[in-house]
Amino acid sequence: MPAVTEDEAYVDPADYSRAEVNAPLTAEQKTGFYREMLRIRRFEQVALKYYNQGAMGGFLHLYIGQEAVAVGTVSLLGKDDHVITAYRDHGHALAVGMGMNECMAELFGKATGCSRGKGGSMHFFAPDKNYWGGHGIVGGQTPLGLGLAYALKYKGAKGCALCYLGDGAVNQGAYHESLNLAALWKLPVIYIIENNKYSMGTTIDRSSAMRNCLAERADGYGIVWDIANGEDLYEVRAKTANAMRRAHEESLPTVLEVDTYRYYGHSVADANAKKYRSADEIERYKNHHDPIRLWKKRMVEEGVFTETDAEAIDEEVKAETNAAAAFALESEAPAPETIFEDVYWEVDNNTEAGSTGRHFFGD
Ligand SMILES: Cc1ncc(C[n+]2csc(CCOP(=O)(O)OP(=O)(O)O)c2C)c(N)n1
Ligand SMILES: [Mg+2]
Repeated sequence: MPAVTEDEAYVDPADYSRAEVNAPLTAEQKTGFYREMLRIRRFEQVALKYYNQGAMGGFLHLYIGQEAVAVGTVSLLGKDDHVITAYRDHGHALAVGMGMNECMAELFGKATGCSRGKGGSMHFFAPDKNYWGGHGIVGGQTPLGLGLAYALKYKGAKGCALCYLGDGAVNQGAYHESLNLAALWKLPVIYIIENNKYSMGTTIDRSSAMRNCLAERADGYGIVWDIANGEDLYEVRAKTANAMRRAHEESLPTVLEVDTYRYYGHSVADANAKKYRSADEIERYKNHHDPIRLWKKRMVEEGVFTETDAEAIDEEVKAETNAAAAFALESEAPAPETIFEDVYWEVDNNTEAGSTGRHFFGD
């Protein structure tokens, strides 16, 4: 199976700005992508600061370095497209349009959080934005993403499910069972492998037999696959658009591997973050492959905005982030008597669809 069709591969790989999906972008949209990536980064930097001060507990998996993946892919979504991801979920949440306040408050375990303070960092959810979380079991979201795509096809909606997973998760059985059914039933699911080179402290060399290309395994299921450079938002959008067209027009799955990197440890509890990789490696990515810096440089070169404009955007984003932290600090913790509420949607929303287990099919 070819990775991509000839039609899709025509774009000069050095310049995806001219791809069909990017050429019509307005200056406002391009500036918006810059702002969205920066919002993710500043949000997490502030979260880390408060975590280190002891203002929140639990896990905190930072997405910093990977921002162009969430912003680039999500920027293409329409009303019938859905998103589901793993525990490194803050970037996708902000990209789909969740508010900083509800996200920050969730990290602080406050009742004003998106999951009423009971989910924490790994469990951001926004069903009204087609955002289905936030999952802690590695690979656990992959059959759920398949289910979203199944529901879309069953209902006759022209949508798709973007299901993100890591380079470690590709070795989980659930993912392979999902690929098999995705191909067999021709489901509009797009598996986006965010290859940040590490699963906790384990390099791909030590976890994957076929380490040079994780997406290529899709060949075993007859699924079209592709690879994108995650430091180039234009390329991420161009490759994702191809996959979405395949999902929308032909109801076919795609595996898209996106090359990316995380600057921080696996989570804030990763005391070895600089032991299983060198400080030089991290610096190299920060200095030469940072998606936000590269996008800013490109925008300045294109004349979309100036360095001064970029600084002004950063100031606005910092103010928004600090306001979100203040909101989270001032918010109340969930009342003890609410401990059993909002834990299972089925219990709190005892609908006909819920009692028969047909949430996505019954209405
Ligand atoms: C089934 C399962 N096994 C192990 C873990 C512990 N664990 C949490 S994250 C992780 C690494 C996953 O790495 P990857 O898929 O590359 O995602 P990344 O953290 O890089 O985003 C592991 C082993 C888990 N949560 N679930
Ligand atoms: Mg990884």
